[in-house]
Amino acid sequence: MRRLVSTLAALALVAAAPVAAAASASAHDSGHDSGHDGDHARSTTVWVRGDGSHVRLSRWHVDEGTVVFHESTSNTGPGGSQISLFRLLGKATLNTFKADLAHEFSSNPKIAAMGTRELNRDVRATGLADVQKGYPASVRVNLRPGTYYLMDLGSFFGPMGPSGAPNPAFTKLVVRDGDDDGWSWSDGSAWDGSGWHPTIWLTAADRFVGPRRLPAKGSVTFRNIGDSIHVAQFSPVKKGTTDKQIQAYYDSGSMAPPPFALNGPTFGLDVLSAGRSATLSYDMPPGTYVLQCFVADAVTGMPHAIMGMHKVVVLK
Ligand SMILES: [Cu+2]
Repeated sequence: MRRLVSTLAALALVAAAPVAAAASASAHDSGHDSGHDGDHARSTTVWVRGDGSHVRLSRWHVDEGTVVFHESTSNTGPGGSQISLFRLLGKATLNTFKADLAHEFSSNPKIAAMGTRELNRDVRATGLADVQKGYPASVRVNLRPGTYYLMDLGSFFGPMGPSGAPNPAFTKLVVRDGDDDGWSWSDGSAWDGSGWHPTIWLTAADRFVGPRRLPAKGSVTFRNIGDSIHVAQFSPVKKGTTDKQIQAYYDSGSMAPPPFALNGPTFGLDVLSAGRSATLSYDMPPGTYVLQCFVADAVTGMPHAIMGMHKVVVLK
């Protein structure tokens, strides 16, 4: 029981603050995307617009290689847009995937754990981003040829966390075979055309490993070197908050809002499969944030954050 209470608290933390911030931010919706990535000649740009439940793309096919997705949302709700980009593996179909997803969001930890194992087996996901209205973000990934799908679960995350089973609409993106090896040169590098930037590793111990200080406006590369899917969601917290305090809060099983939570926009990288990397570019208010993963543990079904996958960082 305590687990469930803590799960709800964890989800409340991610959904707690943003309503007011999202509303006040919508005023400068259009001026926010600086398009700073100074793309390499060989990267392809795709504009992605979510409304909380559907994804619209500026193009339906791209060549293999580096693709930069500029993502924004029209959803003023606290969930904004939470857009995933994935391809199906093995015998998985979209229906299989929907079933996996329903398991992942089950309130029964055993079923949630199964959902994570199924998603690890059935899909390879590379972001995209979790954004709120007024705070677009970009995700740079390397894509190999194949059929990909996008979905937006933003509306699924209400003020009280996820509600029921998700029933996402899918948007297809085809990645075509290019005639050169354009994709191979950039995957090992954190160079994105505008400079070097920090890397955060998502490890097999279900931890975030990397620098404590990150840019408030800039890029972070996430590398999943673990064996499970993860997400990396930033939520604002009070200055001076420690990971010890966050863990103590989760361990307490408290239903009260986290005492360290702050009002402000959240953002982050959506689902990243094991072995994948993605670079997230953003322009957010400076301050202290906690980076957290809410994927259900593949064994216990508990959200990784409660098991310790949180990291306090300062955006400057
Ligand atoms: Cu995780």
